[in-house]
Amino acid sequence: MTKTTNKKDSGDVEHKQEQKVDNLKESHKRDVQHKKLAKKKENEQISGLYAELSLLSTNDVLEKENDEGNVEYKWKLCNLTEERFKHLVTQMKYRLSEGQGEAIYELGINDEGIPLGLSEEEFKESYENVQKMAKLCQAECSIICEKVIEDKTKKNEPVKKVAEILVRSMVEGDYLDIRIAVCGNVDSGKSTLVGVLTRGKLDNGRGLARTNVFVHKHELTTGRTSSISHQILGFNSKGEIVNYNNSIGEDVTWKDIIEKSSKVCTFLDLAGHEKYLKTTVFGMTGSVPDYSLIVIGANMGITRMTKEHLGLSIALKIPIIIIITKIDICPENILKETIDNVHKILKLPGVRKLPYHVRTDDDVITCAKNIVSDRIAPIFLISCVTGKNLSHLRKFLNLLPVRRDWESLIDKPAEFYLDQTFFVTGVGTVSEIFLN
Ligand SMILES: Nc1nc2c(ncn2[C@@H]2O[C@H](COP(=O)(O)OP(=O)(O)OP(=O)(O)O)[C@@H](O)[C@H]2O)c(=O)[nH]1
Ligand SMILES: [Mg+2]
Repeated sequence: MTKTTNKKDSGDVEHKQEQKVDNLKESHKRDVQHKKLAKKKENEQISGLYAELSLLSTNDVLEKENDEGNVEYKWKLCNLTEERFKHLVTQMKYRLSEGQGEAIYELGINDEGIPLGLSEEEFKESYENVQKMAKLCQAECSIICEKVIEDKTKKNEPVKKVAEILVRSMVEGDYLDIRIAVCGNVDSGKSTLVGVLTRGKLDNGRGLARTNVFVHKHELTTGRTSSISHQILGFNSKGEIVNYNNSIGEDVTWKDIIEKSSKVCTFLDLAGHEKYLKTTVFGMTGSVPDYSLIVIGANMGITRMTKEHLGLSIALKIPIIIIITKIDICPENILKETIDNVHKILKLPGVRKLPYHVRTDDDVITCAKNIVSDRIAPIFLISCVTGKNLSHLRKFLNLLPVRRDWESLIDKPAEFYLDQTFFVTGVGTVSEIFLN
């Protein structure tokens, strides 16, 4: 009797164990399915984002031309009558006003966004006409991208090309102002990047470039930023940097930069150390930046402070640009890990940005055109010591669009932010105020 009960008991235990295993298998299966579904959803979201970005399509067919905004498609501008030319000038003025002094002309592309292309002669005449139109609008043009259209079915036909042209106003004493907050972990290379961009001289990896941007003496000795340093980078109407044009090798003054520039990027070099977080938060809120450069040391990766600064930018709805720096001293496997982690954090539900690795000039243009939508997060991999990929970053800064429509704010109530105060001997207290 005891034996039979024991047998029954062991049978029950076995049955229970089998059930447990089955349950475990079932829950594992559910987990896998759930993960697959989440991955599928994430992929759909990302591909949805890709579809929204006009230039990212593989066949290079653009979205249909928009009547609003600062982008104009023009297939051919040849044999223009006087009346048509006048109309084109008025249209350019409108596009320039839409971009607050900047417009982009897509030559060789029809209104539907199809790249029909132009022969060499047609392109020459069309570009000359754009230049003439720009002159009448007090603007200047520069070609930012040229491409040859390949049609494999027509082998013997002469090559056709399309081009992207930047038209920028050059009204004396007037310039486009873009404010960029530079944030990221302590020692990630923020001040160095600002120093290299604004002075045009590379760093030595031991703190040379940052000495140009420090405000206080103690920052020079510790190498640590503790305040908000303002530095400017000026571009003329042709898109050339005016900061470096000094034949004597001396630093160009702010007055010179402002006088020669059509567009000025003001960098707010913020502090990365946790103990200065309050100052950094003040910099990001009080200075009302248009964009946020999040600097990440390639070998350091994403840290708590990086997440704080990223979260702050997202909460303030400031479009972000990721800079992974110090790639010259980072082993390949660590760099890959950092890039993977950046991609992961950007795709998180609360962030939901499309990571876009900038490798070519085309990527630069795509990112610059789409950054205002705040859906894309360009990623630049740079070195301030070797200068690798800095040219892409400079080109991107030149093309960064103005985010704020100041004209529309004219009738709205004004807000003042007290940025800084100085005491000038013999003059008294001087304050820097930002009017929003
Ligand atoms: N090898 C190498 N070193 C770099 C690069 N960029 C910066 N550094 C070095 O990294 C160190 C830290 O740079 P900083 O510019 O002071 O860093 P930071 O982010 O401004 O630091 P905090 O202001 O304290 O938050 C300096 O010694 C720089 O020379 C780079 O691209 N390559
Ligand atoms: Mg610094």
